[in-house]
Amino acid sequence: MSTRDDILQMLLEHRGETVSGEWMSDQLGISRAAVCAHIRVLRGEMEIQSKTNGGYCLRALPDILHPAVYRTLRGSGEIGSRALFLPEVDSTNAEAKRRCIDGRGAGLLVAADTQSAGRGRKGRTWVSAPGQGLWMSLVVKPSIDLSEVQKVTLLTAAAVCDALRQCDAALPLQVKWPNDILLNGKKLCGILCEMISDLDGVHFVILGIGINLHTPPGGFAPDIADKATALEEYTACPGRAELAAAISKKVEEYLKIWETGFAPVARAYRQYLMPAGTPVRVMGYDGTPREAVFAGVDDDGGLLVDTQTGRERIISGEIAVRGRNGYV
Ligand code: BTX
Repeated sequence: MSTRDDILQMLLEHRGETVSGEWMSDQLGISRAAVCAHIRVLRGEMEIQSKTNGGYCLRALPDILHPAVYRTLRGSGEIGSRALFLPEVDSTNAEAKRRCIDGRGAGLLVAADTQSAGRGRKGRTWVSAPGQGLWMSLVVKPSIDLSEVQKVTLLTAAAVCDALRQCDAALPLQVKWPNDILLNGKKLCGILCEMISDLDGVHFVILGIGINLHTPPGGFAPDIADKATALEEYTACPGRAELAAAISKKVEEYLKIWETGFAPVARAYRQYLMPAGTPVRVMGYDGTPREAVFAGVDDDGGLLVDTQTGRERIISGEIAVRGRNGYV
């Protein structure tokens, strides 16, 4: 970390409070003038107030993918320990995959201001307007069998919901099994987990996360306007670096927990699920819809639904729930 990062860290650790310039210069063994010079540079990127007693106060974090803010808030840990912030990329998942080719991808975070070919499941498009959301991918290397890969999506959803709740504990989030996070029945976040595997097993899993933070100027594109929502419509948005750091930490925490069993992760995921008894439409992988009633998610991440022929356990596929404007 550079001296400027150290100053930023002190301000971040005392966010909203006044930090004395003299104290910082003592801590870092540099002159007051040097502290002032670093603060001047930091002010180009974020709002730091000067106080009459010679102190500084960082009030709000910048809503940019700021590497030093990310590094400082992420702290130590493996997941997201290497971060790549790009102004534009085709897809952060695609970029993360490209960077796994030499076998050294574990722990990498790729985030971008915009994606020109953001992707959803089954070749669908994920709209990723510049600066309007957090478009990120984390590379993890869990010691799991191929049959368990679908659980990673659930783990990611629980981690993202927890991180969003840290920003606003009252946020009415709901997870739509397996991979969507809804706010008031509209899609706030999509998750696309992809893996790099071969006959020897799973080498990497890439957790692709797209969160709409702001409504694009002029609104969402017509094809998603009735089903998409943005965090700012409900609460004050965190900075993107702050949110990315919180998600990385949560993913790491849940991966650790999973080492001794998936049930606690499933429990964390379940707290965000829709109530049992909610009518849903189940789409098999061939896309054929069937009406069913949501009954829960078991400790292994399997979806339980009641259909005309009895209870079924589904491990892959999708469901749709009725939102404010039809099925989402
Ligand atoms: P999904 O297949 O469940 O959802 C895709 C569908 O969601 C689209 O067909 C469209 O109807 C709708 N949609 C598209 N863009 C948005 C949006 N911004 N907000 C709400 N609804 C939208 C969900 O797939 C998985 C998405 C993962 C996106 C992340 S972003 C970072 C990473 N990189 C990448 O290319 N994908 C992931």
